[in-house]
Amino acid sequence: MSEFFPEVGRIGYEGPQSTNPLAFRHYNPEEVIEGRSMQDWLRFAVCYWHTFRGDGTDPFGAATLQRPWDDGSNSVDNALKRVDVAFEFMSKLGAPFYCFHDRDVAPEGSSLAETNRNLDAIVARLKEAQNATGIRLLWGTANLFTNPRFMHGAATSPNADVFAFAAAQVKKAIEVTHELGGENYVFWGGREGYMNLYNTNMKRELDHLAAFMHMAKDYAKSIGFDGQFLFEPKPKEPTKHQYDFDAAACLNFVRQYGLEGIVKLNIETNHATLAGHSMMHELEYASIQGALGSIDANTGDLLLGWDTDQFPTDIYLCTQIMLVIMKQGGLQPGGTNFDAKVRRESIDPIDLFHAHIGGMDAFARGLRTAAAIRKDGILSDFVQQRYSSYDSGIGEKIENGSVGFAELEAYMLEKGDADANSSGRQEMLENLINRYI
Ligand code: XLS
Ligand code: NI
Ligand code: NI
Repeated sequence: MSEFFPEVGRIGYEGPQSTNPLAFRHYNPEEVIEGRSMQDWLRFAVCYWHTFRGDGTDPFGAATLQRPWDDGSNSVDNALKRVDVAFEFMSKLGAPFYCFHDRDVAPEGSSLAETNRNLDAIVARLKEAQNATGIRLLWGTANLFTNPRFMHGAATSPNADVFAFAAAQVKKAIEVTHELGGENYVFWGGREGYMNLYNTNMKRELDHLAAFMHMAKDYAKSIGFDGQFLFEPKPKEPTKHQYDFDAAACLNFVRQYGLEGIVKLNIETNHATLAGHSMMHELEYASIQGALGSIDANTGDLLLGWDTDQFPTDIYLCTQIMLVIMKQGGLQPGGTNFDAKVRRESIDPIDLFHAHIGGMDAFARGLRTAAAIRKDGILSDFVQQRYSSYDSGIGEKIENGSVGFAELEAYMLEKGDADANSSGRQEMLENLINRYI
């Protein structure tokens, strides 16, 4: 079999002193941290759309990333060849998982039936490649936003036929995800939102989205797919108002429409910052409600206002992410999907390796640093101590619900004033994090 990346061998761990740009300096898959291998903590996935379909197009410029293996056509043959490219890349990188949209892997035909046949042909090849390499599917999803039929949304389209088409497409996408042993299934809202309220019935759109999710749940159950469903929050782009704005909006929807325990969240850094949150905030908010399922690992550019989907290299960011993930005991069956693309000026196939190696090493450092901070214990002890007034006395009564306003008034009238506050010590704690980075 011919190689598509002949200049690259299997990427190995060489340790922090290595200067080899095609080696890991921090990601050592088998190394055990807090009783679990780095590979199992991180569960890295390569995303098919950016890595194997990204062509460098931007709103002002044409494709810059002409891949030597790509014949430029949208044919099934070209798509089959791309599977070989993808699995050679992922094997050499040592990524245990991948993720895809239905339309990333296989071309649309002239009818839904033809499109489904195309997808089946590619899925058969994906399955062979998975079996040959041991690489697994972290999650599948459906692209309900590129085709012009989805201009007004998919499940929230005012056109019932578009809702039906989206249902048929998601049915098939869940089937192929199941066929490939996918461990999760993602719903990113795509165009589920609106541009203008003058032409929008928000109530009906949200009700339709909920009906769609219940149908998806029922169908998955009927075919025995027990992968985790995940919503991926994003506040804007492509629509001005996305219904899945952030973790809070998604979880409100989940509760309002009876989807508790059915849908968790896939949190993406760039989406968090577009919503005006830090990634750590979004993760913590989801995690404390038992809803942090998986992450899309990338980063935005804070000087730009859109979803730049860059590879994460910031060790502070990765440390914060891993602090939350380790606190909840990991992400299984979720993982760390690199929803990130090389810049359109990074035109060589080898840049795909540099990008992923950098992201994996940054997360490995985040994992090590978070583990060291946890071992030290100062941070968790500090937080514990900061709330200790709730561990006994009046605080304990507040937490266990045995007092109300009247008792609290009597308590304070008797006492006269609250006990003095203590310092938040933010600067000391920031210094502590820096000590470990
Ligand atoms: C787009 C989203 C998308 C999802 C999968 O902004 O991040 O790529 O991850 O549909
Ligand atoms: Ni994104
Ligand atoms: Ni994403």
